[in-house]
Formats: sequence, structure tokens, C-alpha cells
Amino acid sequence: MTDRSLMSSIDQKEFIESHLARNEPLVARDCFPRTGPLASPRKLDLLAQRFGSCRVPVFDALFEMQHTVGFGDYVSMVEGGRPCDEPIPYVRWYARQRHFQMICADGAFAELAESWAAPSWLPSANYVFPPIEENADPVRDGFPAKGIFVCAAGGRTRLHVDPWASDAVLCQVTGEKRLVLYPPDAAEFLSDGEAVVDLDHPDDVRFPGWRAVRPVMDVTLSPGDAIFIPAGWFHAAVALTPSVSITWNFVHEVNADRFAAYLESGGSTDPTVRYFRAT
Ligand SMILES: O=C(O)CCC(=O)C(=O)O
Ligand SMILES: [Fe+2]
Repeated sequence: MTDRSLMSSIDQKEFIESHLARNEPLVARDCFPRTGPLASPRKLDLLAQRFGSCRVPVFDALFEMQHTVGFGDYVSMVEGGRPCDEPIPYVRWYARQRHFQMICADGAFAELAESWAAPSWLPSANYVFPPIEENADPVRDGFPAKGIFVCAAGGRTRLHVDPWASDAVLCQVTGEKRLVLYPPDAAEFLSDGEAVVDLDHPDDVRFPGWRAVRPVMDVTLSPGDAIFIPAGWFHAAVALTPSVSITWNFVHEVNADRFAAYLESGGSTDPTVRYFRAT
């Protein structure tokens, strides 16, 4: 890991030049404030007190929604340490992403608006997806894949690349989460074009070269830390304790060409792309 990819103070200009424009990851320690229901670094009880009666979607270890649960029931399971099915059910409570979406976290995000702030190194202007020219604020504005992610220790997101040729930020609110990142040029070993190797149950016949590549970053986030995951980077996550993260995706103007190429190659019909470009 280079020094440039692990720092606690960086401004917007340096972030844009050294990370966004160069497609370089960043881990920033202790870089965003949390208060109110997000103030608890180890437990989920404050969030459950506030949102216990909400129904939230539960996912598998990738992006398949399985069913919904009451958030309070889910937190009781997580904090009770009860054994649960594999893969460990994972709450991805997304803000509105498309015109037809049964459950969304917009009400929760509105209630939490005074309880956190995004890292100050994030650009506050010139986004192309979603199209926001100035005063951009992930706390209040809609962003693709913006969500509150909650899981028990052991909850996983399998290795994948994010959609929309977009960059992502993940802010760790509660508990510890390990993230492993591989660069885009590892694609020929990690993916066969249809699927990506599952690092926990690897298929060595289908992905014969995957053991030859090493992650460029293998990092544990603690409460207050954030990670920037550039477009095209493969990443996997596992919660080491009960965990709450807030995350969202975006494309900034410095990467407008990359996004235009994605739109031209079919991306313009994606429902999330349509939703954000129409609003
Ligand atoms: O925090 C996680 O489990 C993974 C987040 C992520 O990579 C995603 O949602 O695309
Ligand atoms: Fe991701």
C-alpha cells in the first residue's frame, strides 16, 4: 500500500487529482463525524431504538434480495449472537434507486441528516452521476447505491466490481469491517466475464489464475474511517464485528469520459441510470 492511499488529512483538490482522476483507492482514518443514533461505535441499539419498527431488505452475500425483516428483530438477532444461516443475512437499506422500489431508506436518511457528515475531501461540486453541479451532499442528496448496510459479525459481500462505471465511498459507522481490493487489471484472473471468483469458496477450475494475483489493499476499517473504491476495482468485504456502514456511488466530472463510454455501451437503459438522470 502506498503512503498516498492511507491518510487522515487530504483536501478536495488533492483527492480529485491523486485519487479520483488516477483511479487510486484511499483509506482515510477518523474522517467523518457521527452523533445521535450513529454515535455508537460498538453497538446497534441506538439505531434500533430509532428504526426498530421499519421493514428492511435482507440480501445474500452478493446483491440478491432475499426477503424483508423488521429492523428491530434483525438487530436483536445480530446482537444476541444467535447462530444464523449461511450466508449471514445482510441488511442493505438503500435510498431510492429507481421509480419502482417498494422499500427505501429515504425517511431514515432524512432523520439521520443531523447525525453525520461526509468526509470533507469529497468533492462538493461537478458530479455527472447523479448530475449535481454544486453543493453536493451525500447526507441529503440521492446517490446511486446510497445505503445503510448492517450485518452481524461474519456478514460478507463477495468479490465484485460496482456498476455504472462509478466510484464508491464507504463510511464505517459501527464495528470493524475488512475490505480487500484488487486493481482492474486483475480482471483476467478474477473474472471469466460472467462471474467473479468467490474468495471464500474459490472454483480453481473456472478461475485457474486467481491465486497468482494479490490484493493491493487489505484493510480493516474502524468507526469513523472511510474508504474510496475507484471504478473497476474488485472488492470484497467482511464484517469482523456487528457492523454499520453508509455507502454511495458516484461519477465526478473528471471521469465524465469513462461514464459517457459506459452510457454508449448500453448503460443508458439501466433503471438506476435512468432514475438519476431524469430527476
Ligand atoms: O460493505 C460491504 O459489505 C460491501 C460494500 C460494497 O462493496 C457494495 O455495496 O458495492
Ligand atoms: Fe461494491
